[in-house]
Amino acid sequence: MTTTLNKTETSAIATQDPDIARIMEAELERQQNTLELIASENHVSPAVLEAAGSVFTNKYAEGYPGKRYYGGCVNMDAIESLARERATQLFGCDHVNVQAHSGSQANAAVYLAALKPGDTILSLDLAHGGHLSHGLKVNMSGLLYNIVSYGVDPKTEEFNYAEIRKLAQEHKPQLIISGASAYSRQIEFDRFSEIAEEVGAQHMADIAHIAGLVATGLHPTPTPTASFVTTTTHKTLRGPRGGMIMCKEEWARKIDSRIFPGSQGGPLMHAILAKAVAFGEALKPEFKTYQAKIIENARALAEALTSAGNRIVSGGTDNHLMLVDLRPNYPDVTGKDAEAWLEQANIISNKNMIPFDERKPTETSGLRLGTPALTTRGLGTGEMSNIAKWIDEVLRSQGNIGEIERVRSEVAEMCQQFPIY
Ligand code: DSN
Repeated sequence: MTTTLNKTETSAIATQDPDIARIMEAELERQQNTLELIASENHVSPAVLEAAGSVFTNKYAEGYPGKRYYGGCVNMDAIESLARERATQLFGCDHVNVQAHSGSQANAAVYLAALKPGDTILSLDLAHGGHLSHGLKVNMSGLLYNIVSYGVDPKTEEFNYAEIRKLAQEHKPQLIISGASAYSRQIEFDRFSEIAEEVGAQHMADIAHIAGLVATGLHPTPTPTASFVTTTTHKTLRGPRGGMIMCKEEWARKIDSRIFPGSQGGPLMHAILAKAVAFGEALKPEFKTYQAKIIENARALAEALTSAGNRIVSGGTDNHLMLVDLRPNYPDVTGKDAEAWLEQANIISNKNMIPFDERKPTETSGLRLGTPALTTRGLGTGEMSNIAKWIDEVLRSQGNIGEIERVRSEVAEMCQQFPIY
């Protein structure tokens, strides 16, 4: 049985459920006909898609390879072992757990392993590019633990490691989290590990956004020094939606037990199969070329936007994403407006707080843009210049319908030239 990229004319769904088939077809068309600039999204390979839609979805496999609570797990054991071997090779870690359903689940399992309720976590403020699972008040992290936040430096908009050290010495956290969802500069993971060691804390690096860059050596890796490294598998890593935890050997048993039975039941074996396929792809030399192009495209996009008068937070990017400060060029345009107008032009992005933003999280003064998905479909630096020009034209026009229509037709031409499947 093969997956058909949701092309419904040949699918079982088309035959039995036309309502669903229509929506699937519409989504395939939407992805084909829009430029995806959401920094955390990607288009997976046909092989990953096939794995995610395979018969592995039928199986319960609570436990771990060789120690399951159900019969019939021979192929589950084979695939989970292979996923672990490939992940270990890719990231050079001691131990890996590939069962986490998501990045947030991976983070939660680390907290359950390393902390007691009421312990202190030092992590990046969500409003400065952090993640909700790193301590948002209404997330389990914020509900169960005492959260102390660090931000970026007001001048450089980059991490100030001396300040982070000061906060760590003052608050004596049990866990220090590095990693971000909207930070465009290299993260010095070894400095976070040093600070953690100085104050007797564990260091958890959440590399969800930059996992592909880390796996290919294009961003420094935290695995030699951090106690825990968590990630999602679907962003720059270009695998299926899911999570994963890497850790030092001494934490291996505890981490595994905090995933199952600590916080999850049966693993999603079709997702683990698809993770194994994606890790296999990431181990190939061409994956490094692809990751290098993601960075090259991000730089080209940031430079073209800057040439059009825009301000990029921190002055540029070292990775796959950037935050555009909308205020200098388009003072009355919020991130919310920008996201909506660009979507009408088939350019997909997301509003985002910029550091020290005076607007609300539902409005924002920033727009987050990333290049993993565009790079996957073959776009290069020439296309980045065009995309920067279109973004600028739509925003300067204040969402003028005629201008949006014109850009939309140019976007359509580009999308036709670069099919996603
Ligand atoms: N929601 C993801 C992002 O867009 O960055 C983080 O999990």
